[in-house]
Amino acid sequence: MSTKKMLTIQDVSCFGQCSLTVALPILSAMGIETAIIPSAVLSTHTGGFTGYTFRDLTEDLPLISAHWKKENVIFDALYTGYIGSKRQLQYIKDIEKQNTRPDHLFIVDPVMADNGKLYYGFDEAFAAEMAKFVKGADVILPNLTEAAYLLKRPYVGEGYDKAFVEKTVRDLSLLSGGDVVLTGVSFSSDKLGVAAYSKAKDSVEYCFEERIEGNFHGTGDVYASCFSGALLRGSSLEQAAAIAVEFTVSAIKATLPDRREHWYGVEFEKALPELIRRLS
Ligand code: PXL
Repeated sequence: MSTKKMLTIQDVSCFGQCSLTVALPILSAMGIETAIIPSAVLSTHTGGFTGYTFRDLTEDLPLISAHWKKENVIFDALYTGYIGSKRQLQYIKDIEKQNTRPDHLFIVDPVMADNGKLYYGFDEAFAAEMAKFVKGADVILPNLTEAAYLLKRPYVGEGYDKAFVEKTVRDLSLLSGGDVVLTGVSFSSDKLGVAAYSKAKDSVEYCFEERIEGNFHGTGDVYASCFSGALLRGSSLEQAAAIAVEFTVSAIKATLPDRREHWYGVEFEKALPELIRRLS
């Protein structure tokens, strides 16, 4: 069987360990042939640096897609992360039609917000477009803040219960039409993880690991990349959700000794050998 091909569209944050600089190495290590379209090029990510550059690549998207169509470049899966502009969302729908197999996997990480707030550069209008964009996705991977924006509901960051989480994932599934992995879910101070909702089974499965105090930038991208790789390799939704939780926690733990100087991301490289061993 030939190697599965995934296209991932997200930004290049040249320094800072998020988006494509984590997706590419993780997916490659998982044995996925990975092609990229950078949605934008930034000198760093926007979470803690100031004065970063931002080059929007919106108009390159249709050109790359048209060239690939001529060259018969076709992908088994499309995974999207941080998107640089509203117009890109329409272009990506065109790419999905033009450059993927009919039975492709479409995974959307609706990157736009965390901890109750939109990231710098995003607004309510983008969130409304993202809520339309997720329709047709096989799996979406919002955190609790992104879920609130997608559903146009107030953000609830703590004190929620299982009934709240299970209504949220079911409502998100009604919006997207597919499966949902809600990240950053916690019912107790010592555990943190995800709720994976399978539409076919109408069931919610939780994957928790020990909570490590602090905010770790880029872990959403580490999680979504590992999840996408595992799903494309043939893991079930629940298995992929669990593999990605374990990998993300290993990456966070590997960073702890260097936390002060490595505040901008996690040292996921140190967790890759264990991931590869687990997959083989
Ligand atoms: O990790 C999400 C992300 C991706 N890309 C850029 C970001 C962020 C989050 O802040 O700033 C540029």
